[in-house]
Amino acid sequence: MTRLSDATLAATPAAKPAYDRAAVKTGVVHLGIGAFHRAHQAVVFDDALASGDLRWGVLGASLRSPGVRDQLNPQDGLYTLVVRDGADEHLRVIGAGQGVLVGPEDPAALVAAMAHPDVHIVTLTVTEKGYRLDPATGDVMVEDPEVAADLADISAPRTAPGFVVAALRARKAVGLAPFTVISCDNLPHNGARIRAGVLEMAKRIDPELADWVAAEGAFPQTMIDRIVPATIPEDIDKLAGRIGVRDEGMVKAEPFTQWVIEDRFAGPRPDFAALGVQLTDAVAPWEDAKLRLLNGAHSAVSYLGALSGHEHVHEAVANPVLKAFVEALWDEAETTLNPPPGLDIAAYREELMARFSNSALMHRTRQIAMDGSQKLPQRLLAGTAERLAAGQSIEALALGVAAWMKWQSGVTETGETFVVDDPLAAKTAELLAGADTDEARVAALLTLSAVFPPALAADPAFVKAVTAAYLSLSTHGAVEAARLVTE
Ligand code: CS2
Repeated sequence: MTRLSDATLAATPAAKPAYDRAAVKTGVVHLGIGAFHRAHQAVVFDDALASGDLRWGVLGASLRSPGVRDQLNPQDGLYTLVVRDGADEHLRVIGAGQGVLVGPEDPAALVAAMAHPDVHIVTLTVTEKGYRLDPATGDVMVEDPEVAADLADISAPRTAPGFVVAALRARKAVGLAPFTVISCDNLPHNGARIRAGVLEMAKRIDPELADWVAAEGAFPQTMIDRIVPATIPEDIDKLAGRIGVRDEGMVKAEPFTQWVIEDRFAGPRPDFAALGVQLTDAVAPWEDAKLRLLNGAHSAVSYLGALSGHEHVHEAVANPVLKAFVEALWDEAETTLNPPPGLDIAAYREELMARFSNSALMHRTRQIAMDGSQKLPQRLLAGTAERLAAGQSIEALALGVAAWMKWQSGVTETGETFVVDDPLAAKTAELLAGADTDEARVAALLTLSAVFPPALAADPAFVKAVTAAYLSLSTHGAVEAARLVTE
């Protein structure tokens, strides 16, 4: 079947770019062009283009495999955003994409593209682990072989911070201003973290470069939110049936979308406020609310749900016990928040539950379960530590943490084995193999200082609560353990 492209665009019944694509300049380079970027930031840049500001085309880059390049380049960068809400489906072709480069195939070409004078913004969605920062301390992992390779030869970078450093160095060399770096991953203080990582790498390569980036660069903090489950082959087949051409680059998402950006830029930017993006001086309260309520519940209910055979999030929250557990988790997490003006926590919780219940998304609990070692600190552990410091109970949070620990064993409650998809999987497997009781398993996993801050791991109230939760999971299974927490 013919592919979606500029030539076949007229055939699709979807909403289409209503601007002259040929006149668009590349003002943005995006590192890590997965589904989330295509359903979130790219839509905002597409709106900017549609408003008549043609500076904001997006060159995508994959830092690992050519998969997305092979989806999008044969389609002239076009793809369909399928917004699903229950039985409703809205189709829109996004035209902001200016093609995709594959970093490992030609790192110098990507650095040159980032150093182009028209580029003013570099956005990133490289997942938590892509920053090469220690999740607990936030320091660049200089012992990581790819970071070490970048430090030894920055002319052919391999890591996301390495590409940013190399491109900023190239811009400085020709007298260009730095671009603004916007991390769009669910990391706490994402802007400050990538800034620290980039400065640390730059300092080791050229201290003057580090000083220049520190003085002239901008790394605004952001909170980004939209549920974008991975596309599956059936989604592509179904869309082809509807639009008459094949779109290998399609993405599916919920209607909700939110982007809060710290108002700090190194140069030009689209009129974000006019495009529905919230600009503020204080992103942290938005970020904490989102990470601890949405993502905290997502992770906890995914481990409990996946262990007990709930394949999708909407199925997990359709189970009244797991739904009540999510509410109990929120009761605990919300006391640690300092809600930003304009955020009504009760209404937000209600909206989140409705979003989790969207049955058209088919969001797999196993997708969310991935990379838990990178997610736990900001989603569950930060709030836990604050509640313990305030002398408050942590039963629901502890069950979320214990469910992550159970997941590391690679076997569900029905005995199905699976491969733990986590950068620390080999380490957790080794720790578990050396322990022969549940108490010892918990104690072993708590020694992972990249996940558990040592002070928390040594807190007897924390150890006690997580151990009790883990034992409850072993004895009763995930759903009953959740019920006991909500009693
Ligand atoms: C999810 C997030 O996969 C996950 O870990 O919790 O991707 C979540 O869907 C987004 O952060 C929603 O904005």
